[in-house]
Amino acid sequence: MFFDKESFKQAYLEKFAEAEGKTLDEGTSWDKYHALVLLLKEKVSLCRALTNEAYSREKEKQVYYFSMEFLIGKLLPFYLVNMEILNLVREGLADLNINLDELLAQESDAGLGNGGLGRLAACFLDSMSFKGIKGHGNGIHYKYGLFEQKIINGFQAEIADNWLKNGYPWEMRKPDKSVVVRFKGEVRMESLKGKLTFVQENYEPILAVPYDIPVFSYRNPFYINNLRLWSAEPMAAGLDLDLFNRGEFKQAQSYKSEVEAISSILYPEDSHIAGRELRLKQEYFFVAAGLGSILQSYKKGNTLLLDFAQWVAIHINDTHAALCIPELMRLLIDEEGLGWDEAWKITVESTSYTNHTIMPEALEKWSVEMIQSLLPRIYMIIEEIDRRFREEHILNFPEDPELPAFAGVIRHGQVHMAHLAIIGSHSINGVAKLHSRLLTEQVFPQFNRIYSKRFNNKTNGVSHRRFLYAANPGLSHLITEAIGPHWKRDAEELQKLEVFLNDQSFLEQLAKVKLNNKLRLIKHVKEKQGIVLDPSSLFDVQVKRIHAYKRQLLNVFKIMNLYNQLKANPNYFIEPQTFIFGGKAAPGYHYAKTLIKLINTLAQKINTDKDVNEIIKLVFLENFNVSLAELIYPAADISEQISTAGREASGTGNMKFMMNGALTLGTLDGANIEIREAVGEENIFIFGLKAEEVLHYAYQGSYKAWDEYLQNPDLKRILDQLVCGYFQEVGGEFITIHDSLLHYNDEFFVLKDFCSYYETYQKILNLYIQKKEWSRSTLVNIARSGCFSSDRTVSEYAEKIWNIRCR
Ligand code: 26V
Repeated sequence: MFFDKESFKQAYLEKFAEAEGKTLDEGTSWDKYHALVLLLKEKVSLCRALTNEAYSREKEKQVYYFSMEFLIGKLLPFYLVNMEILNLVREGLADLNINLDELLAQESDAGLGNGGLGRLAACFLDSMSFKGIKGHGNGIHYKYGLFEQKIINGFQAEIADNWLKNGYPWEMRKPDKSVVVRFKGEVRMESLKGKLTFVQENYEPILAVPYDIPVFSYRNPFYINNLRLWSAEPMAAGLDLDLFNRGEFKQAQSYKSEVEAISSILYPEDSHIAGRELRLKQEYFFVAAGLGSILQSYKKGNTLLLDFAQWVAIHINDTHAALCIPELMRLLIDEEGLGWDEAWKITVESTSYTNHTIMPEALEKWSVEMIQSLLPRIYMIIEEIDRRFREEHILNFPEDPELPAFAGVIRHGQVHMAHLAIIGSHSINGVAKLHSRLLTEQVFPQFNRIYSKRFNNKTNGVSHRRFLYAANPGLSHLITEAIGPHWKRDAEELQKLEVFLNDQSFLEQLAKVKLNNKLRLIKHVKEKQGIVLDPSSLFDVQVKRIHAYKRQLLNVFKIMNLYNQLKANPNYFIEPQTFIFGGKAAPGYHYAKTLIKLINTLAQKINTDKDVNEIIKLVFLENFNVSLAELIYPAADISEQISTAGREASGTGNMKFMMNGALTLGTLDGANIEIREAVGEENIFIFGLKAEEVLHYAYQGSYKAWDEYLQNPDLKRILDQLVCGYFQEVGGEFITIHDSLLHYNDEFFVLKDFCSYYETYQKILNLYIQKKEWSRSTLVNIARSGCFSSDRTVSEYAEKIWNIRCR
């Protein structure tokens, strides 16, 4: 890349002069950042040219990862670390009187995702590139990413995230690769030489223009993949010149805005389906654009269309991309002239589907009328898939006539996207063992009977290069000193750290790294929110989307109880503790927004109470995003993973905390179960109901939240405090929460799990004061986190789903 500092400086100065057309002194921080990105991109393009050559020399299967969300965060710091040129660049720039941190601050934190699902897609991009898989992302070039969160008077306020306002130098617009996507109109059938063909007429054409972002990984510039994000633009031909000529600019403008709306915003809900037409438009838009361009480039490669599945894998990241199935059928039948059976074989063999949630309100369904009017030809194909599925399975399962009705794609006027995805894919996976089991046993048992071989588990993973190596330089350095650098390539190597379990000096250094990371976070919190935190306190952290099933409320009740104990008993001794929350609530999710207000109200009360504020402190960190996450995980002692068992499909924050040496306080849910298997019961703190018990209560209807309230005086006091004027300045806001527990019988078993949660927390505090034992446990967590690298996950997808061997 660069041989030394001097050659970097020379290349940088040349690039700056060429790109910015001014002297360095005249340049703004943005100009300097811009020039640096252009320089790196140029280097990367050079490598890409070599890669493309390699592509054509040695033909390999390509994977296309279709996802509505890619939560990629900042690329510059990560790429500098991955190329191992961070220090060289920092020093070179310093020689030129430029502070690298100022440049890093210029880059937008690309928030093109809501949370776990979008971040997983971004981690997979890193690992696919690292593993030498030709794997590309296909998504939407949203004009506005996930909203920026401001806390005003304790409430969440949302501000549009105009991440492209200064431009985004990593991306390259490729107008010559545009694809036309067709909406609405009618389908005419005609017979051509005895063959029935389908012609869509009077449709509304929309131009999909791709923006490409290079993806490359650790010391591996030869495998440069592509994240292709599609932007919706009006077709020149579609812009009604008549309207312009007649002077009706307003109408012409409204056509333009309607088209551009498609790639304008990322929907900020991740918990329920609102069934909006614009969302359906987005789904078809990026699917049709992506598949259109894949087929175009496939056909250039002189490979038989019938061999498509041998060379191309289409992966659908949740049902948001399930329209890939009927769209690929449409392309193969209508555009390429294949018959149904040939097209279906290719479609099923090339497509695979990952499910990320079993929450019924998030399982996508679209009304028949909406699909029919927006995507008339696609609807015909879905109907035919449904008809054939029913026909085939009535014949195969005559003893169970209910089954096809239960399992069909179209039911009661709605199209069930998960059913479509299952019927049209050769592989269906969940994202942690428990989740995959629940999928087959509870959510889709009917499909498991028919296609049992298709269902499998692929436990999630995270990029250990981003969330450990790049995010935690102190720990990375310590690890590399101890076991050498190879762990960056092979996270399983972290196991070698276990030889230091009895090494007092190593354990002390580990504790020191944690302290420094706390100081780094404290500095940030002080600058951003003016709050001063105590570095010698235990950091107990819960950062993730705010959602009832994730039970931030349980954590709040723990803090309220501690506070109540401290107030009631001034001699009550506990270790100083800092409780940290962060996360966004969907703008329309009233309960979640009330929870944020509750956390902030409690924070205000505790932090201004002189009786306790030297011992406990509570802070809600504003605008949790990837960059903030990278400061938080390395500073945490306790990782709160406390969802109601059976509800969190996997979780990935749990893995990021673990690899940074935080101990998990969690339920037996999602990948917490696998974390427990990895670290052993003594290095994790598990509490609460198990998934089976939760299910049992649900079937029996035997849970009575009122009994918990009446039987536990601590809980009773806490619940009463929510509504009895204890938080004086607030007018009845928390009734919603109180009602969810007592009036609606506590759907997420907060009250039921409270005691065991609180007791387990006490056990953590006991371990925390035994500094050596605590550090050992921390080290076990780091050392055993290797299996949660997305390198492992992606290798499993490659070998078991995509049928690719990787390096
Ligand atoms: C659902 C919806 C439905 C309404 C429209 C907008 C929208 C956007 C996103 C979603 C996805 C919800 C599913 C999700 O994010 N699942 C999370 O996936 C993570 C990666 O597998 C996993 O670790 C989390 O446990 C799971 O909640």
